[in-house]
Amino acid sequence: MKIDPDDKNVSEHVQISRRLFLGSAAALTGGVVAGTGLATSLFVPTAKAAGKGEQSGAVAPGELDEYYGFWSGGHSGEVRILGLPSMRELMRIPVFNVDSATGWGMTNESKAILGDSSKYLNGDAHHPHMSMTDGHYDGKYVFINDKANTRVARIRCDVMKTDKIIDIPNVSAIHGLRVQKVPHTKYVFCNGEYEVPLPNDGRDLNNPEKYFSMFNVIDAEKMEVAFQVIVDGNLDNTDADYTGTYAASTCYNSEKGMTLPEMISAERDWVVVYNIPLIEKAIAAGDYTTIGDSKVPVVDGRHGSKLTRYIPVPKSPHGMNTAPDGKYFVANGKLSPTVSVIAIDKLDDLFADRIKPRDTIVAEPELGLGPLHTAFDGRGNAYTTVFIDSQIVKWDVKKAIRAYNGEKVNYIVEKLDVHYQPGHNHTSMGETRDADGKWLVALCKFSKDRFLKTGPLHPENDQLIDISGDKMRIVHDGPTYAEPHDCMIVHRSKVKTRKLWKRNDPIFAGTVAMAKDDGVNLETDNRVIRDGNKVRVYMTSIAPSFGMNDFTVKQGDEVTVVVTNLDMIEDVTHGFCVVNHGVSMEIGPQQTASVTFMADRPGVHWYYCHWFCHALHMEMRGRMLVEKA
Ligand code: RUQ
Ligand code: CUA
Repeated sequence: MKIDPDDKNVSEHVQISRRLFLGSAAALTGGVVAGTGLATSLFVPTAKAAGKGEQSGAVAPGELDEYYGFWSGGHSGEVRILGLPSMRELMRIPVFNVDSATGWGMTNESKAILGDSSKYLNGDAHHPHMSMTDGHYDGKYVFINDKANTRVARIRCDVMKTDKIIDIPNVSAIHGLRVQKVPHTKYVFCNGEYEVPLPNDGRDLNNPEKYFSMFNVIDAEKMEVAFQVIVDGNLDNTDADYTGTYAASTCYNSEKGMTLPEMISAERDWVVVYNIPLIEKAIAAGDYTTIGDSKVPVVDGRHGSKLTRYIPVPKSPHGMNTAPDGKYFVANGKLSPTVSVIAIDKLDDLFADRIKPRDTIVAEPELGLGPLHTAFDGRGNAYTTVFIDSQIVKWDVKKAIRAYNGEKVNYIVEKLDVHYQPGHNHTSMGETRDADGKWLVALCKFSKDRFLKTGPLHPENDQLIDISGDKMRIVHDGPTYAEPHDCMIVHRSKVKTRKLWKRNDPIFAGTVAMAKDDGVNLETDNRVIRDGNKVRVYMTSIAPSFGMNDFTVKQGDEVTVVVTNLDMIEDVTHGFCVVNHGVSMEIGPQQTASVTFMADRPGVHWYYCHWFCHALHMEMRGRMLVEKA
């Protein structure tokens, strides 16, 4: 999906005044307010840095943020967009959840995207990551995993909606997810965390030595699993390099334990490194199998394979992070106070068996208790969350390497208390070549005493930290609902969004095709089509009215209502909700959306617009008349 920046329907962080539209609409004409001629635009300056190391986190009312933050919503199943540095929540993108406002999980369009998995009402989203070209964010897609139901979703950044969701076969619980950075995001890499029999069809239930985890490689454009790699042990987090050759995953259960004491018994687990071009070659040569009903090529990447290498690291490692200079993979020790720094330029030698796995380790700095994730500022510093100590540890990567070589040098730059128990952290642009060293977000799992009490369940605390100066400085406490695992921070110049939907958008192409089959022109027609006991109701909407004041169906009909929003004004979204029928949906300007439900009770049932769109929004309603069977 290419977005044309010259298209006048693409936002350039210019404010088009909805207030003006509403003001003029208050003339209560009830008709179309012509075009965007009413809208004026003004550039709003970004929040200014107050000086080196003293960036202001404040963004005054009416000012725009400098960065987009994409936050995972954890077991809420969604993705959230925050503005940084204000930390204001700008939008929520329903992904693996069901959403009352937008109708995600209820509309026919969202159900088509959810596919078979629309039967699941929950999700557990962890790792949102934007597609890249040559190691720079390209503003096209955000990908995210669902640990709960073993799925991966793609969000289209031009409309900020989920456009693809796929089930990953043969594995259990997708956890770590990152994108290929170079030459571009051809692939999305993700880990199957839990070990299961292959195929998992009832065989080998109590035979853990026959359980496996797999590394999954998804074609980002097609959103199909391109191939899978069987590994020893399990898989946790992953990241990719800046050459397009290697990806690496942490494994915390090399023991293949089925109980906690078994899982943490070994002093070392490992990092698995995948050689992507070698795997592609093996598949092209037919050197793969398939599992069960799945047609996905599966290669064997267990110990002894030419396609992978296992680098032992201490102990039950968790996060995997690539330094923005492209030189290192950093595996975060979790049960070891250390992180292991792997030199990516030694991996060719490792795959050629010229060196031993541990020879790729160039530093193993001791940082504190419970290192989980590491972020980078592009100035040679790394920032590691230490969960148990509740700190961000800033350390100098070069000095850590010198210390590993025996020099007496202090690589710790600063330890900052955060509140409390941080999991992920993320720097502005820090997972790309453009790491700018301005902001760090620490995603703290516990907030304890930082906010007003909300009963036994507390919010988490996402803290914004100014890292532009010599000292780290917390500038904001951000309470968040369950459970942002991870986020990423993208400069606003990388993101271009549409103001209006395109009438030929693929998200509702299926509905447009259905209308065509019914001989209905969605932009002009308001018609009811009966097809046995299936009834399709096509209506338009222009603030403040639906194209139909009422329609009549029979008790027992399956009713599909298709609404096309003809408004041409940015920010004028309508809703469609039928009282006492459990359905509602969003219809953005120039969008078509549809929902199907049973007319199971005779009587008068009002439908109404639930998105405040006009001074006469309350009057934007109509009747569904259901005749007795
Ligand atoms: S994980 S707190 Cu799901 Cu990314 Cu590390
Ligand atoms: Cu349309 Cu409210």
